[in-house]
Amino acid sequence: MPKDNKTFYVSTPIYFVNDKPHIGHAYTTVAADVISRYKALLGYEKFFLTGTDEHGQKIEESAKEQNISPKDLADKNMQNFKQLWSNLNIGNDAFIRTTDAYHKEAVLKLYNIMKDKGDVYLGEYSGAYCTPCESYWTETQLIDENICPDCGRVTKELKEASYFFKLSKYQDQILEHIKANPDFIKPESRKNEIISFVSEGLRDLSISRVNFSWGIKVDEDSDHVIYVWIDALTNYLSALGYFDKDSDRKKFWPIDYHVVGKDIIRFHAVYWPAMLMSAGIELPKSIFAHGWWTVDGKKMSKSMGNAIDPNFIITKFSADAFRYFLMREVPFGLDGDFSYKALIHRVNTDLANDLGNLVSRTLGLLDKYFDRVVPEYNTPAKEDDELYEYIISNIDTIDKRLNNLAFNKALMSVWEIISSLNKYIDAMKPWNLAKDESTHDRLGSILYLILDTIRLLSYFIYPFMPESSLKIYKAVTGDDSLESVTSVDDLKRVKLLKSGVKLDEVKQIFPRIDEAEMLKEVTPKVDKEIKKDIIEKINFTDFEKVEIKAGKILGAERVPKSDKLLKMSVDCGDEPRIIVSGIGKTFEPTDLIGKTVAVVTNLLPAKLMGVESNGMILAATADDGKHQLLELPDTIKAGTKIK
Ligand code: ME8
Repeated sequence: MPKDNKTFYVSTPIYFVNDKPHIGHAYTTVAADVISRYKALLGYEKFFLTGTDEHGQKIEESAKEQNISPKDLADKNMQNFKQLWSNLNIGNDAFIRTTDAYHKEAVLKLYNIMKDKGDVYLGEYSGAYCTPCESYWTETQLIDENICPDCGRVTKELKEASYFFKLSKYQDQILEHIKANPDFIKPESRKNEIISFVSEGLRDLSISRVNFSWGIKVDEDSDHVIYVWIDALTNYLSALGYFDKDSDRKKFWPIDYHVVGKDIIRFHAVYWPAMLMSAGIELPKSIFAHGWWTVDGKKMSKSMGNAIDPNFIITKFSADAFRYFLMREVPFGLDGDFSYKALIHRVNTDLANDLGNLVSRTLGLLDKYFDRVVPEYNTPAKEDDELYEYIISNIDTIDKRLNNLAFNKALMSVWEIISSLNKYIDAMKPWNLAKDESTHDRLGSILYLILDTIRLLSYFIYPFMPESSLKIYKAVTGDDSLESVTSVDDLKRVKLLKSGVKLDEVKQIFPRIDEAEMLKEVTPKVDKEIKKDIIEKINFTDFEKVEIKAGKILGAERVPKSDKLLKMSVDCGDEPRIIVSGIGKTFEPTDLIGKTVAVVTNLLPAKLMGVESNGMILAATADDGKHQLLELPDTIKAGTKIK
């Protein structure tokens, strides 16, 4: 049944409760909030869903480490998400938890529908399993035979009974659907990635686990827990009461947008559609995978200790400033980098200088020349018509950009209007008109036009910065809430501002931030967090890239004109190689000959004082600056790998 085109449904992923919310989680949720607020503004009945993913082995293990039950862990940690969404002014309509009874029922219902369709069978899984990712991997997917392609950890061989979903059966249908529905996967780069993943061939999906118990048990076989992703993906239906006869939320399906990070596109664009196809349920209209945030150029992670708490950012700046930054800084779909410097820059330039200044200079003029009473628009001029036309012609572009989740482009268009208004004020020179009583009406019309346009802009600012938008709207109209509209065309209606209204005095809406002061306040926090673990964690694959071997020093001499450098000939199992090392203040060349030491053998050659070095001898430096070699006993032959 085609859904009522005045409903709108958007979701975020449901977040795992074993992690604290960070900028990445905030990003997805703000993006979903922006589009949902925009649709609500246009009179859509909207349903915005977020929540927490609370089952699975990872949660079971985290709980065990903390000596509490998995449910207690979930109860505790899901509050962090709820609290952040409240601090960020997120207007979600429901918050689903996968431990909710109605969700569990829906998962079993969907599972049984797929089973009754003949798409679920009991088999045996044998192969590589990554416990942290709770995923099985095929030989071709593994890196270096046993490394998980997602997290880089070593997988283990498992052989166990498992229920399988006939994913392979849906391969062609999925490809056809992607090709026939250009908006199904966005952006284009992700679509191509999924097309090639599916085209390479889909294998049936293992959808139950027997090696832990924290999850939804398969009805007729309680040794099996339903795979956490089958459980989690179903949330998008269970929150609607999709399988309940009487639920009136069913009207929201099919969903308009699943907003997800690029890390989980495969689950949403392949597994989920196949499950829905099996159950005969209409597919989502669009899945949008956004990019990845780093912090100061580094991957965010618990082990790095650099996952900045978004609540801290909100207290130092404001929810609106943070929301604006996230949406403006990076094109939705591409990767981005968070830094306090960039955030401060956005606040000072876009918010304080451009928007804030436009509002405050206009209200300042109104205060000075009209005692804060909104004037009449009674002396039209060609420049005004041109400006209005320009603004109106941009509204469809902004609308289209918002509907395509091109948030930063939508904001760029809004800011172009702001800048045209600032230019209009400069060109009209209201302060000159004020000098002459005969141009008083014209001055009033100019101020009216600016106030009226700011009123209009409040609508487009609202989805991004709801609190500030309402402040601005009130500042220029005197009203507490945006007058309701039902279409984009309504937003093109201008000169709606009521004349004669006495406006309140308004404090600066976006105060400038003193960059140096703010950086002082926030940087110690970043430093402290990063210092916990300054070295970036690497996975096993990264480590394996470094070849370390036992090397026997055959000869050594000083590098001319250097008191530090020694040139050595070292046998690392192949041809003796020349290695230059800065240990000459600790050792005489003769001390070294005959020693077997640890050598990094696959470094690119480097020239030191004109001598090419082909490797690095490992040594530790004591507090007094003396070097200690990592010596090996004679029983270790030159060329032996060190692992
Ligand atoms: O994957 N940059 O949950 P999760 C941008 N429970 N976004 C980021 C990010 C980053 N550095 N890090 C995380 C799960 N995200 C599953 C989802 S849905 C049926 C089940 C965001 O807690 C991004 O939206 O690991 C990503 O997809 C999501 O957090 C993953 O959250």
